[in-house]
Amino acid sequence: MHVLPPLPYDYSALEPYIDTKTMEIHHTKHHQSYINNLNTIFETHRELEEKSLDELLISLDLIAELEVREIVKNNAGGHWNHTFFWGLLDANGQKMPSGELLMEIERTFESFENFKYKFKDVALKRFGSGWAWLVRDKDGKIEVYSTANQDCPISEGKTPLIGLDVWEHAYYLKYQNRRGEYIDAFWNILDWSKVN
Ligand code: MN3
Repeated sequence: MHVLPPLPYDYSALEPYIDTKTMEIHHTKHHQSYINNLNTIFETHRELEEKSLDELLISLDLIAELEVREIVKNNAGGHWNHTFFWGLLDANGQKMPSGELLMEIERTFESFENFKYKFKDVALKRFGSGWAWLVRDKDGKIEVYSTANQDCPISEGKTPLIGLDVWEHAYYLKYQNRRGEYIDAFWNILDWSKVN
């Protein structure tokens, strides 16, 4: 059985970039519901409960029943993605990557500004609900891409370095339809020391 991990900061800690109400609903309702759904499927599929979240997501193919696989993908993914996302945020964190990672970003995307531009582009183009990511792929290269719904990059053999929730529930109260402003605000609360 999984339980909702407490946030490492107050619901108001990311103001004004993400408002208190959004953080509270996002954590206690949305994130909690992925955990509840996962626990519910464990009741009828005990063999799944023995596996860690990572094991479930890395080997979704091992779940033969398609309906169950879909439930696990969405809800184990939802739990993983949100836990990862909360852990990246800090309004007083490091605002720039440094060292090896900065050099790698500059090599791959030409400049840090260009990386942010690319990330925003990918996040804006994700139609409907999903996530924007900076990941390290199987060959060790970094890349920016997005996933639909709660699909988690580890299911595709990629290791997330940064993830941004672009579901409307993540920003609608404050930004309404202005996803771009929410993406811009993200750079003020992403703590690069956590990414490093
Ligand atoms: Mn969310």
